[in-house]
Amino acid sequence: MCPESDTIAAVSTAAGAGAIGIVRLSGPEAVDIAARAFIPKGELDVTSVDSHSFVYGHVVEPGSGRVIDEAMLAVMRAPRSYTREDIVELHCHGGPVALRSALQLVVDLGARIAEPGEFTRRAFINGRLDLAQAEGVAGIISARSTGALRVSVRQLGGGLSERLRSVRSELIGTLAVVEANMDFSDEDVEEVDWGSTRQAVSAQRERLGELLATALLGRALQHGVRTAIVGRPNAGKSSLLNALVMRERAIVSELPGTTRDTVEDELEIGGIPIRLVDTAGLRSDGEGVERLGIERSLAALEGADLVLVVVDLAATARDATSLDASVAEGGVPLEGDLRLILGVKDRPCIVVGNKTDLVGRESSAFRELGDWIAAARGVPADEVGAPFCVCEVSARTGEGVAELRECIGEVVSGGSVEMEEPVLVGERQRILVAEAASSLEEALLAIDGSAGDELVAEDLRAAVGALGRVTGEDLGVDLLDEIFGRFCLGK
Ligand SMILES: Nc1nc2c(ncn2[C@@H]2O[C@H](COP(=O)(O)OP(=O)(O)OP(=O)(O)O)[C@@H](O)[C@H]2O)c(=O)[nH]1
Ligand SMILES: [Mg+2]
Repeated sequence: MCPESDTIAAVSTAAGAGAIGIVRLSGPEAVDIAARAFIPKGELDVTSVDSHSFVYGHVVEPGSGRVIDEAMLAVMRAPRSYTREDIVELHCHGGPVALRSALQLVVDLGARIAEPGEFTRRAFINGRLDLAQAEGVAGIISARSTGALRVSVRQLGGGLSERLRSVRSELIGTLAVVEANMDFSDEDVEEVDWGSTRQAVSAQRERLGELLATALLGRALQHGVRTAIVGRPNAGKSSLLNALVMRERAIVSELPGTTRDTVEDELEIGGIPIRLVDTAGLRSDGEGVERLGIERSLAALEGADLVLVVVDLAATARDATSLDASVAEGGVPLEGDLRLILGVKDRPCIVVGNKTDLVGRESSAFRELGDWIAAARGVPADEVGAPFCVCEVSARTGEGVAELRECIGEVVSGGSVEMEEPVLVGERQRILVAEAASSLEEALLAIDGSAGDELVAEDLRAAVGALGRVTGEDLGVDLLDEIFGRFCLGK
């Protein structure tokens, strides 16, 4: 890929009015164009301004001498710039008209309006960033939570790229041995030691597996975790929403059926954005508006990444079919609640026993609910399937709410994933790493079945190729268009 020959320009700050707005130029003509559009105060010559310095002056139309704005000019000369080309920034006042006029002026003087993401694309083409790092830049810009920001900043710093390159270079080493054996099999080359080759491939497969396990967290960081709060009418779902977001977001009343429509709010737990969706109480005999609400809450359940099932412990006690008794008898406690809990089959689920202030915390059977559900699902407790846990709270007094938060954080982050480690963010990365991992599995099968070096080499090459596409060592132009097209203008 050769360096670009034209000079691009864009307004690099957000649309709308602001204190400062920046018109940015990048390319071989950047300094010359700026020198014609900007008159510095004093005797300075813009073309000989030191790199990384800031100059005060005015943006002026050369023909008419009309002053467009008062501004500061910053010059960053190649290669010490974001794109590794000459970059000039005009820091104008942040009004949309002033910025549009300044941009029009530099375009009239020979710059071309940049495509979305074109500055970062140049940074990639000129070798300043690899593709995963460029995606880190996009992630920083779009981050909606402190966790998303942290992961993206690490990605820009090269954490993920480093990990992927290390796996890739190990695999290239292994591939080289296998290929040497293929090419020179009739000459005096040592036979492949399949035992150690297998071990090497399997070790890299494991490292990719660890990365893949972070994809859920990556998705959560990017899009937020959609969390549905469901349960029977009056269980305290809206009270729980309010307790979690620490404000009176949803209406609470002692009347069953208070919440008719879904109510949403967002909070952050451990740096992960959590989108809470409070729903109408689920019961089968709802009429009219309430029935509609219930249909909506069933839909919220469908689209949820995590489900909180709220159970009213006081009602349990009142019904005198206390969990202790019914669990002891092997009966089915709280028919409705359990049907609901068991209905959330394929998704992480937290059962929240509410109103501990009314019943005390002695209902130990509640804590055994997890085991009971495992038994009902017909699996051992540690294999319930989707992550699953049980919490006791009082939405009224706030008791246990902090623990519930922790529990949500743990379920969402997979418990052990450290955000300081590289995290796969975005479908493109996840699909490619999964592709590489499955090629390595094929390679292991080929080795185990003594399928021959040709087949093993082919699988290893496929894995190396897929990993190369994550960082951009191995890419087509179409893919670049797609990736950088997703950036905002001026980045
Ligand atoms: N004592 C006590 N009362 C609670 C607690 N949580 C909720 N309540 C009360 O239970 C009643 C129902 O609470 P809501 O939060 O409206 O219940 P809901 O599940 O949203 O009810 P619907 O929207 O009707 O389905 C209200 O009177 C609350 O004050 C709690 O932890 N302790
Ligand atoms: Mg409600």
